[in-house]
Amino acid sequence: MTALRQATEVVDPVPGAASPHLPEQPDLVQLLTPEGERVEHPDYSLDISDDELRGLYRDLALVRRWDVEATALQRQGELGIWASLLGQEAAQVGAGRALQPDDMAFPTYREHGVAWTRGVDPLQVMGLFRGVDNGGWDPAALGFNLYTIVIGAQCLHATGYAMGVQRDGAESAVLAFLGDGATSQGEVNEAMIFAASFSAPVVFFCQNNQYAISVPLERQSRVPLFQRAAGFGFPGVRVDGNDVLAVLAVTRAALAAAREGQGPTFIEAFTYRMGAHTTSDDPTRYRLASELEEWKLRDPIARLKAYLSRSGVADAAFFDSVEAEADELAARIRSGTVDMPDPDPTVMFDHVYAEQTPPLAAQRAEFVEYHASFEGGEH
Ligand SMILES: Cc1ncc(C[n+]2csc(CCOP(=O)(O)OP(=O)(O)O)c2C)c(N)n1
Ligand SMILES: [Mg+2]
Repeated sequence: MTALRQATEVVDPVPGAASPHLPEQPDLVQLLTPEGERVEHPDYSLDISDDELRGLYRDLALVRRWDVEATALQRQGELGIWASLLGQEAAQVGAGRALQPDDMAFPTYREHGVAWTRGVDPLQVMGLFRGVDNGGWDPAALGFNLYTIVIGAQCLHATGYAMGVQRDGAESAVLAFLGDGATSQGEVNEAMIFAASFSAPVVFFCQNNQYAISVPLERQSRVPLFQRAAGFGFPGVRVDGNDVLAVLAVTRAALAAAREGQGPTFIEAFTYRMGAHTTSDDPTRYRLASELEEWKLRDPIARLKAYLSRSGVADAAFFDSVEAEADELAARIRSGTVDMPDPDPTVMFDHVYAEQTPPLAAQRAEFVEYHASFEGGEH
């Protein structure tokens, strides 16, 4: 009975592991404090020019603007759904900018910031969420796989791809994105075992945004997520996911190690999902407003802005120009989305298999007939 109780009782999380209130986190890699103060870390230095620093700010500001516009478009009925990255911009831009052109990234459904850094046109992502295509970009050309909704599946794809890279003798690395909830998924654990056993050049980049829809982190793990890596036999590191400089430094180092044949690393980017899980979710049902207020003080964009202003790397004219560029981007995203032509609905039958099968052909015929039954309907 006692043993059973112990096994089923939900224990308090390890300090610093699960609480978004960030008590003591001695293991957290940080190069920029929430107040925008530059600090050094014994294991991670960052060689970065002023131009690059301004570039990171521009990335953060533009992807946030895209995200806000997309959420508004969904509310106006122009998108079927949207998975917001609000609050996770630094984790995504830092990780994305750590990649080299020949590297390959495997996203979930939330990595718009990484898509941006790989050169995916935001409208291609919008088309997916509008339901007019299945993902319109070329994964091989951009080094950015299509979005994956099946939780954790992309970790297997990434590990398999990395094993291929290894066999080709190529000097590139693979970055697999996953969420905190995904760490409970079988595929993720299988992928990490394969990656460790074959020393595959893959880095697992976990955005711990504290929630898997409504399930908080303390229901996923009793140890800090980055510590799990030890059980698989490779390094795990926890980085402040709202600090773009630290994320860039840590991810660069992990990818370099992978390219040099040192095998995988697990990165836990400690962050917070400031919006809803998706536009279909209502977070006020399961979390307190005070929690969000606390995280707003650690806003990833505000802290970089504070640093750039204080250090003189950027001035008001720079911030104004980024603001103007964000306005233009938002307008382009809006008009480009509402103007997207509806596809012929029968197209969905064309890409199920390489060749049409008799059952599929029958379903297609039935679908065409059904559509024709509507007044004036062609399909
Ligand atoms: C295999 C599978 N199971 C369940 C779902 C439904 N689902 C969609 S998102 C999600 C939570 C994922 O949480 P996390 O991994 O923390 O990523 P986040 O959404 O927070 O970025 C679940 C359970 C799914 N898409 N795939
Ligand atoms: Mg999550």
